[in-house]
Amino acid sequence: MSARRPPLVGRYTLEELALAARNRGMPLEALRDDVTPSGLHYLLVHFDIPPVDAASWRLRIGGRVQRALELGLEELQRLPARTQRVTLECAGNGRAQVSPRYPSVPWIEEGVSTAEWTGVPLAALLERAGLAAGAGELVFRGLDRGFDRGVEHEFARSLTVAESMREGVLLAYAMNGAPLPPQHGAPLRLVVPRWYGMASVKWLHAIEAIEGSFDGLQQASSYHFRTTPGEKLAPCTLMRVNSLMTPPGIPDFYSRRRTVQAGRVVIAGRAWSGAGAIARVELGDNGTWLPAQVEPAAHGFAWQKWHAVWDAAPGAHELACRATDERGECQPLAPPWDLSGFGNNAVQRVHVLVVE
Ligand SMILES: Nc1nc2c(c(=O)[nH]1)N[C@H]1C(S)=C(S)[C@@H](COP(=O)(O)O)O[C@H]1N2
Ligand SMILES: [Mo]
Repeated sequence: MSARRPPLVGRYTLEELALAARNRGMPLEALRDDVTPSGLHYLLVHFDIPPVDAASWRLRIGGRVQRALELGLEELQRLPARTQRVTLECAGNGRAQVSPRYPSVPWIEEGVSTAEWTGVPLAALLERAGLAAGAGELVFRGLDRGFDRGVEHEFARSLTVAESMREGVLLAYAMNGAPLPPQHGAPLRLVVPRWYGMASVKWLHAIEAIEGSFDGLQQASSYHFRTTPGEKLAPCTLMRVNSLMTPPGIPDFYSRRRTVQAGRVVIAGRAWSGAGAIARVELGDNGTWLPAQVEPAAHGFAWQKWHAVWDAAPGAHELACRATDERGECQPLAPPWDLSGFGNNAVQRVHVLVVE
C-alpha cells in the first residue's frame, strides 16, 4: 500500500473539484424537511456506481454461520419489514474547514441528510443463518470496485457481532417509500444508525462472518483518526454531536452571503449525535449565545429540529449554532485537528447582513 496523500494548503485541486461534483452535498435549505427528499440527500460514492442486474442479484450470507443463505430481492421483500428514519453523516463532513486539509471530498458542512429506510432487520437474517462458534465480526461487501492508494478492492466494511445485532441495523431496499435509487446502493444497502456513513455499505452482495478482525483497507487503514501521518488512533464510529441551521434570508449567488430584513426572525435547524438525544442548542449572534428550543427526539435515529427567535438588528452578523447531547458532549468552536479531516463537528457560522 502506498503512503497516504500529503496534506494540502491553499487552492483546491481539479481532483477535489471532480470529487465534489460527483459527491454532492445536501443544499442547506433542505434542513427545513424532517426527511430529506431522495434527490437532495447527500452522496458519497468512492468508485463508480456499479452496474447491477436486480433480477440475477443475490445476497450471500456465509463464512462462520450454521446455514449459508442466498436470497434474491423478492425473497428479502417477503420477510417482515421495518421502516425507520435515520440521519447519515459522512465522517469527512467539514474537512474543507481544516487546514492543512486531506486531499479527498472537500465537504464544507453539507455531507449530512435524513431518509426513511425500509428493509429487513439484520439481526433477523443473522438469526436465520445462525452464527457459528468463533464468529467475531461480520464483513459487508459492496459490488463497487476500485483503487485507493494503490490497493485494488471492493468497498467493504465490518461490524462486530454485537454491533450487527443492534436494534435499527437494517438491510434496506427502499428509501423514502420508493425503491433504492442506484446512487444510494440499489438493490440493497446496509443502514447503521448513529454511525458515520461509511458503515452503511451500499450495493451489498455478501455478508461474511469471520473470526478475528477484518483487515480490508476501508476498515483497517482508512476511517481512523490521526494527528500525524505515522499514527493510527481510534476508528471512526459514532457521529459526534453536531448541528446546522437553515441559512436565513436570501443569498448572494456567488459569495452565498445572506441578506435578512431587520426584526424578529425565526432561525431553525437540526441537531444530532450518535451518542443519543440532543439536550441543548444555542444560537450565536456575534459571539453571544441565546438558548434555542429543541423538539423532543421522536425518531430515535434521526436529527432533532430546533429553533430560536432572533431579534435581527441592522448590520453585519455572524450567526452560529452549537448543540450539546445528553452525554454532555458539546460542539467545539474550532475544528478538532485530524489529518484526514474526520469528525469535524465545529459550530457552523453563517454570515448575514441585516438591512432595514
Ligand atoms: N459500497 C459502498 N458503500 C458505501 C460507500 C461507497 O463508496 N461504496 N460510501 C460510504 C460513505 S463514506 C458514506 S458517507 C455513505 C453515503 O451514503 P449515501 O451516498 O447514500 O448518502 O455510504 C457509504 N457506503
Ligand atoms: Mo463518508
